[in-house]
Amino acid sequence: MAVERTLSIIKPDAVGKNAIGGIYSRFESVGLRIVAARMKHLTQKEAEGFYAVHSERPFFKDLVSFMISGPVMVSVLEGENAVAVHRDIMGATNPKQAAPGTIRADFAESIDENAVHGSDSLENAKNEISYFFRVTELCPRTR
Ligand code: DGI
Repeated sequence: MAVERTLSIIKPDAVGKNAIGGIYSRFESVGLRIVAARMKHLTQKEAEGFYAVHSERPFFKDLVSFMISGPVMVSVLEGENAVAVHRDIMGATNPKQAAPGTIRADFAESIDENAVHGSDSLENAKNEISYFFRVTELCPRTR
C-alpha cells in the first residue's frame, strides 16, 4: 500500500466543543501522522472556494455559513492508504448513519454540523492540500 497524504478539517462545531485533541487522538491511534496544521477562521470566499463543487446544492449557503461560524483546524495527515483510512474513521456524512466509534458518531450532532472534513480521493486530496498549504509548509517526519 502506498503512503498518501490527505486533508483534514476539524470543523467549527468540533473546535467549539474543545474536541481538537480528542479528534487528533483518533488520527494518531490509526497511524495517521499530522505533517502540517493550522488554525484558521475561514473567510466566506475561502469557504465558498473550498466547497465550490457543491455551489449549486440547496445546502450550500448553510454549509458556507457554518464553515465560517468559528475557527477550524486544517491539517495534512500522512500514512499508508491515508485517504481511505481517514474516511473510514470519520464515518458517514450524516452522523445518524455513522458507524459506532467513528468520529462523526461520537462528536457530531447533524448532517449540517458534522465535525470533520476529509478528502474523498487522492486527486482531491492533492488539490485540497494545496488550497491551504504551500509545499514548504509540509513537515515529513524524519524520526
Ligand atoms: O465528504 P463529506 O463531508 O462526507 O460529504 P460531501 O462532500 O458530500 O458534502 C460536504 C458537506 O456538505 C457535508 O460534510 C455536509 C454537507 N452536506 C452534504 N450533503 C448534505 C449536506 N448538508 C445538508 N444539509 N444536506 C445534505 O444532503
